[in-house]
Amino acid sequence: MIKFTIITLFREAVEPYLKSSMMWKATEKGLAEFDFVNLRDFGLGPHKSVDDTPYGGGDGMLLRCEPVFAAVESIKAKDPKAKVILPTPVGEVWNQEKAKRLAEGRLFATAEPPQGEYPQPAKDYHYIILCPHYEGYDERIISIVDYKISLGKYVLTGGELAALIIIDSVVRLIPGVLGGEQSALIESFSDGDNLEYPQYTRPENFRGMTVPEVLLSGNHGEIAKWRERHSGLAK
Ligand code: 6GU
Repeated sequence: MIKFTIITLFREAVEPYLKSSMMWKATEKGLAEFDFVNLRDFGLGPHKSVDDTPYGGGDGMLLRCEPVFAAVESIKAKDPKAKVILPTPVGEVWNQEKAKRLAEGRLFATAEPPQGEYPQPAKDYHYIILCPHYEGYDERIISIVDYKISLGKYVLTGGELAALIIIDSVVRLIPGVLGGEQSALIESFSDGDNLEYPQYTRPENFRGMTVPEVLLSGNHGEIAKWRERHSGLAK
C-alpha cells in the first residue's frame, strides 16, 4: 500500500482527479490511499491565517512556518516514518526514474538495493506532499522536507497540480494498478510499458493513413524489433 497525504488549502482542486479513472481504481484495489490535511485547520488567530508578508519587502505573501510545521507534525505523530515532499520550482526535476524509485520506496535511499532483495512493492510507503501556495514559503520550512521536486523550468501558482502529477506517475507503476499481473516484478514493470512506441487500432486505413505493415504481419519477432526501434520516452 502506498499512501499519500496531501497538505493543501485547495482539496477541491485535487480530489476529483484522485476519484477518477486509474487513481480511483488503485484505491478500490487497496493498492493506494489518498488522504488530505487542510492547512487552514492549523492557521493562526481568528482568521486561521497561514501566510504573511516577506521580511525585506517584496510582492505577495509567504506560507508561514507555524501552520506548516503543525500540519506535518500532526501526520508524523501517527506515522513517524512518513516522508515529506515539497513541490517547488527550485526542486530536483522529476522524471520517470525518480517516479520508479518513489514507487519502490527508495527515492530517499542513498544506496542501491542489494540484487535480489527487491522488489517489495507490497511494503507500506507514506508520502506527505506539502502544497505551497501564494508567492512562496518561509525558507525554514525546508528543514522538515525530505525531498524537493520540480516539474520543470516554469512556475505554477501552487503545488496542487504538481502533487497530482507526482502521484499519478508513481501510482501507475504499482503492480496491479494498470491491470497487469499482480506478480509483475517491480524492476520489469516499466519495461512492459507499451506506451513508449507508436500504436494503432482499427481501422487499418484511416483517410489514407495506414498502419505499418509489420504490425499486421503476425510476426512477433519482427514486431518486437520494430517496437524496440521506435520506442523511447522523449528526452
Ligand atoms: Cl513543483 N511547483 C510550482 N509552484 N511551480 C513549478 C513546479 C512546482 N514545477 C515547475 N514549476
